[in-house]
Amino acid sequence: MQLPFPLTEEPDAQSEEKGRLLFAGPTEFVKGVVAMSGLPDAERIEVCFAGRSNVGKSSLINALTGMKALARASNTPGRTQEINYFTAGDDFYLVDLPGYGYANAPLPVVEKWQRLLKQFLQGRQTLRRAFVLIDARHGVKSVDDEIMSLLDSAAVTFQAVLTKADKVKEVEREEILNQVRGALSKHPAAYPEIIVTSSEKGWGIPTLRTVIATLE
Ligand SMILES: Nc1nc2c(ncn2[C@@H]2O[C@H](COP(=O)(O)OP(=O)(O)OP(=O)(O)O)[C@@H](O)[C@H]2O)c(=O)[nH]1
Ligand SMILES: [Mg+2]
Repeated sequence: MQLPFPLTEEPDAQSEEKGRLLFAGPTEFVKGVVAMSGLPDAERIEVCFAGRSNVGKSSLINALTGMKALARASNTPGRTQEINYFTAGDDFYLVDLPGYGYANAPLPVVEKWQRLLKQFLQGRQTLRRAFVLIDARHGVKSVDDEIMSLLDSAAVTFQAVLTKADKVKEVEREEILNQVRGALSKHPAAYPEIIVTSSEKGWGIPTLRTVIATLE
């Protein structure tokens, strides 16, 4: 029996090259946005990276673009506090989002980001796909589930990306993957494949590049 939500297959050489090329050119930081009114003109396809605080969103953007300190990554959860826009090639924006589920900042501050995050996920016309990042050690938590429901209701296709795969043994990873599959099966907006990554080791990065480059 075919398991639901298989891993995205590694790309063939030709598609992989398309992914490589998209990220081979210079990536530019466009702006950090703190309110919907500050979003750049909707003139490019957008993909965003959402996930709990500290799951590895900024690190994944760094790994994709091969630029080490582009999207600030840090040990301090809650570091990304704005919606950060980066270019990829001539046609794409990569959008680094503030993490959700981080309680250890002043409540009004957290509430402000969370409101902005939700407005963005529900209301951005050019958002083609949301990557929802899940820590390979922890699986889908209830806050992830909430964001997935929000994406369902906004009809934004989202794809689960397992992060920090280097931190778990294969057996553990398979258990977590099955937990993730169970959670995804309740969400109509879930794209039917999962990508396993490690920004640290470069695992899954060419695959994710190709997935983005071949979005139509
Ligand atoms: N081992 C390992 N560590 C990682 C990986 N990706 C990220 N990290 C570490 O996890 C921590 C958080 O990474 P970030 O990329 O800042 O996480 P984030 O999701 O952007 O966090 P916020 O902006 O706070 O929401 C950093 O210490 C990273 O070095 C990975 O693939 N493997
Ligand atoms: Mg970040």
